Amino acid sequence: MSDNYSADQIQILEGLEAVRKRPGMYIGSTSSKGLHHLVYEIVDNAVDEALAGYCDTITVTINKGDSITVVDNGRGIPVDIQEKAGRPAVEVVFTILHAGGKFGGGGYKVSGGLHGVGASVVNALSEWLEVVVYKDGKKYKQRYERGKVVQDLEVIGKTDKRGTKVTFLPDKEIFEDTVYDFDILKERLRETAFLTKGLKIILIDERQEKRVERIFHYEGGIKEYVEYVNRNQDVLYPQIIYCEGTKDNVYVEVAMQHNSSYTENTYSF
Ligand code: 1YM
Repeated sequence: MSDNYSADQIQILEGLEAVRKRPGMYIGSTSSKGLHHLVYEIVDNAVDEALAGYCDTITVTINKGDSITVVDNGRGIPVDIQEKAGRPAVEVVFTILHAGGKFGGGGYKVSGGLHGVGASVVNALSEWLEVVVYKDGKKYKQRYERGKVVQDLEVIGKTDKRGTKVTFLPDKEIFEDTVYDFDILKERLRETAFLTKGLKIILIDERQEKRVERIFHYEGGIKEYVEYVNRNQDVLYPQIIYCEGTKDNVYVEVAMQHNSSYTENTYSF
């Protein structure tokens, strides 16, 4: 199947009321874990764009007031009218619950996410969410509140950039606590960067006087991950053992290195 977008390939299933009624079914829980999961869902869509070869930088910002902004420099979510819904594709992505992804679930070698499926879940569980698409010289914007469109998609200016920016505020009616933990996001985003070689992920915390910024960028992928895991260990040899291969259409990549400790750690993704 072609890796180009065709609006008709989006599968339409149901509305977002289901998500607000049973958030746990979609994000696991409404505790801190679920709160952080919202960020991963949006980041995973940007990572998919990187895996497709169109994006090399993702920036995640924790804003004052604990809203989150995720920006990528990919193609920008499509803004053309999706035939079945008669609405812009970007609106469909954020307002309609999807199953199986843009291409009915197939077509990806590796993915951390559900191919755009999570965007509407994040929208449903946010007090408000704004998406800005930079595409074909134009800057488009749409705003939603608790999953509902409150502003139609509009052109708000010109741009020479490409990409997608999503900002959302998790809903206090849904989550027990809406304060983000920098270290939880840091660990997860570092891991995501290791698993997507060449992708640069920047994490910024704007909540205090002194802005904090961390950059994760690993050209060595999981090989570098093993180096990182063994950074404080007494390693038995310098070279990382590495292999990759595909069988029955399943791609597997393995990296390992022994150290002098007794415990074995195996991480799989
Ligand atoms: C900050 C979050 O969502 N980026 C993003 C999402 C998409 C695309 C690009 C995209 C995909 C395709 C074609 C394609 C998505 N598009 C869709 C859908 N970043 C973020 N960047 N053009 C652009 O898959 O063919 C869902 S996600 F369904 F509209 F194609």
